[in-house]
Amino acid sequence: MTPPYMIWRRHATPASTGYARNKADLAQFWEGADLEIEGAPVDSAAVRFNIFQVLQAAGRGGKTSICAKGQTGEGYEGHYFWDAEIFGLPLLGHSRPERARDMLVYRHRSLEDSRRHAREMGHERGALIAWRTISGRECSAYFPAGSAQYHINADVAFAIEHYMALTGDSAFLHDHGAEILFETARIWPQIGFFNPRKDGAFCIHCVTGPDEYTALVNNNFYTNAMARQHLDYAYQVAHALMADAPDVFARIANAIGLHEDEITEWRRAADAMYLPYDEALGIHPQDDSFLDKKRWDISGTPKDKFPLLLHYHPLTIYRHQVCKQADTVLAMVLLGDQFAPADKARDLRYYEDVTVHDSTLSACVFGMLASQVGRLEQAHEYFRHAAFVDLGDLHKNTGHGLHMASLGGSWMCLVNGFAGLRFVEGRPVFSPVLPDQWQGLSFRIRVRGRIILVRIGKNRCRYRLISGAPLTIQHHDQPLELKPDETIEAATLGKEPA
Ligand code: IFM
Repeated sequence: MTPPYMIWRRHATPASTGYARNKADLAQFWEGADLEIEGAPVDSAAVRFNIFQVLQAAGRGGKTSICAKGQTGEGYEGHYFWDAEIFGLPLLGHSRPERARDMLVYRHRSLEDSRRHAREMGHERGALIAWRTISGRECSAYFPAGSAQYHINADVAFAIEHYMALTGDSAFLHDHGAEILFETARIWPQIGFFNPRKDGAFCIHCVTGPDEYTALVNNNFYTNAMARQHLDYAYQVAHALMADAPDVFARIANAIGLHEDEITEWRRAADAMYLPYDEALGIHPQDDSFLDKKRWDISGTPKDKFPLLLHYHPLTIYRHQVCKQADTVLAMVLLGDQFAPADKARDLRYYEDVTVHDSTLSACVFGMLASQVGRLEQAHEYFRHAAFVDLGDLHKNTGHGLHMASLGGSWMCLVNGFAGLRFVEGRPVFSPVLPDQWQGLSFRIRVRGRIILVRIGKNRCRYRLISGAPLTIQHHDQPLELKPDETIEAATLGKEPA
C-alpha cells in the first residue's frame, strides 16, 4: 500500500510550477496594463504599484470580490462595497477581463441574499445589493450611511454595462448579467414615483448618495442619474434578448416572474427621471435640500478636526452643506457624455468649495473631471493625491489597510481622466490631454480581445494595435481605423478650460 506521504507527493504541485503559473499570469496582466508617465518616474512607479495591488486583491472564480482594503489590513473587516465595481473593476476589465467577470459572477451568486435583503427592506420583488458584505448578506450597522445607499444597485448595473462594452461577452449576459440587471432594476419603481408636484417627474426619495456627509435625502442627483442609466440599459437588454435570444429571456423572466409591463414601466421611469438643476447657479444640486443648508466653514475648521466624522455627531454634519466625497461630480464623470462641458465645469467649481475629501474615494474623481474640463493643473494635483494616498499615508490610516478605490482611481485618472477614454455606443473614444509636468503618458489597455497602446505626447498622440483584429476607435470626433502593426497619429488638443 502507498504510504500517505507518497500520495501527497504524487498530487502536490511543486513550488516551481506554482511560480511559473504566477509568473505567466502576471506577464499576461502587464502585457495589457503596462504604463509609463514620461518625465515623472516616481508617479509611474506609484501607479504601477497601485494597480498591482488591485490585481492582487481581486477575487478568483466568482466567489469573492475586492474588499475595500484588499487583503492588506483589517479596516472595514474585509467587506466589499460599491468601491469594487466603480473603482476596481475598470482596471481589471481593461487588463484581466476574466477577473472583472468573476467579480460580477460573485454578485450573481449572491442574488438570493440580495433578494432577501430587498424583502427585509419592504420590497415585494427584485434584489437590493447589500451595501457592505462578504457572503452577500447586509452587514451595515448604521443604515443612513449603509443600506440607504441604494445607488449600489445602479453601480453594479453600470459595471455590467461597462464590462459588456469592453468584452461583448454575451454568454455572461445570458447566464448572469441580465438576471442581475433585471432583479436590481425592479427596485427603482418600488422606491420612486411619478410626482405630480414636479410635473409627473420620476422622483426617488429618502436615499443616501455616495456622499456620506449628507444622508436620507430626496432626489440625490447621482442616484437618480445612475438609476436612469440602469433602467434604460435593463430595458434595452430585455428587448434585445426578446428579439435575439427569446429562450434566454423566457428562462430568466419565468425564473423571476418578470412581466412585460414592468419593463415598460422601466422605460417610463427612465424617461421621466427627475434630475435636480438650479437655474440661478447653473449647477446640479446634490439633492432637493442641499443648497438650502448652511455651508460648513471648512477653512475655519481646525486641521485636527478632520476627518469630520471622527469629531462631530452625524446630525451636526447632516445639517450642513458639506461633502465627504465626490457625489454629483462622480455622476458627471461616469455619465460624462450626458452633460455639457460648461455644466461639468460649473459643477466641479461648486463642489470643490464644499467638499472636504475625508474619503479617499474623492480625489481621483475630482481629478478625472478636472482633466475633462481642461483644468490640468488641478487634475495633476488630484491625481497625485490619489496615487500617493497609501505610499505617502496621506490619510494617516494606511496601517488599517490600503485603499483599493483610490489605487484603482489613480489608474482611472490616467486612462479616463487625462486620456479621456469612455465608450460611446460601444466604441472607445479618447479625448487626450497632458499636464505640463509630464513629457508624455503611455499605457496599454485591452478592449474586445485586442491590446491597444496609447501614447499621449505634448503635441501628438499615437495609437497602435498591439494584437487582435482591426478596430475603429475615436480620437475626439475623428474615427480612426486601427490595423495590426500600424501606428496612427493625431494632434493632442490642448483644451481651454470650459
Ligand atoms: O464605500 C466607501 C464609502 O463610499 C466611503 N466610506 C468608505 C467605504 C469603503 O471604502
